[in-house]
Amino acid sequence: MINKDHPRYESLKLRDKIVEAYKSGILADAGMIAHGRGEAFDYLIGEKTTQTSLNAIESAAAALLLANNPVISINGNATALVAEKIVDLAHVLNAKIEINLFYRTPQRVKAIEKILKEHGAHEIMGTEDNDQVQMEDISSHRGKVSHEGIYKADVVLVPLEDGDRTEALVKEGKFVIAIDLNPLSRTSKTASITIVDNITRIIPCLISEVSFLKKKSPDELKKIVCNFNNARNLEESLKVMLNSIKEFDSL
Ligand code: PTJ
Repeated sequence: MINKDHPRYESLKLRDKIVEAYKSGILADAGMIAHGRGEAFDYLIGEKTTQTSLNAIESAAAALLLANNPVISINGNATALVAEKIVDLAHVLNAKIEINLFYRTPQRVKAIEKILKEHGAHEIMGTEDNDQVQMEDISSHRGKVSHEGIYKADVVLVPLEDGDRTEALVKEGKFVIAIDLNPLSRTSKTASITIVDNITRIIPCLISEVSFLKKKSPDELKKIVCNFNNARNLEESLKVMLNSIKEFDSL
């Protein structure tokens, strides 16, 4: 039990969730390492949502609202940290949820499906092997996608991803929104929009932004998406990180 007055309470609470998810078979072993890497980058952005991240969230919300067939891809880490919020996001967007794992095992798929259903998810893609199509250029399990889900999607939200699939999805002509605290990763550089922030802060913010932008016309939404430049936004995120190091240097 972590005391609420502990200065690192929020961070320790997330670690607890990660450890619990590992024990219950949701998280891949490597999911713990991935979380640690994320923590380091989160530290550098001050563990808060920056204006740069807000700009990316606004564009991501607009792109998701413009989509004809949006799909939210979910893995072990996303389930461990924000399963309930992902289900809420899928509801406000009328989007599909697809379980897509790098370290795929039938046991992990079942465990993740159970959690999502407990939080109210109706239709979950990627649970049946006979519905899967192999995408070109990816040899890992991530290359297997649901025919009615990611395969047919025009916009795909990919949290905590490895670079291969983002590249392949973009090559297939899909609009890819990545969530990655590391602005230097292949995923971040390849995605159409990358949100450099913690998934735990992003998803609630994305839900609010989608609800707000729902009132806008398609033309206004298109303008928001067109005005976004992923490379420039990544550069801004890196600047935030470098500035926090410089501030420390001048202490
Ligand atoms: O559940 P599986 O089998 O699909 O496996 C998931 C992991 C995350 C293990 C797998 O996709 C993987 O190995 O990913 P990587 O290559 O380690 O990339 C994960 C990225 O997510 C890293 O760049 C981290 O900085 C970033 N990250 C970690 N925690 C968070 C995060 N980004 C946003 N929010 C976080 N909480």
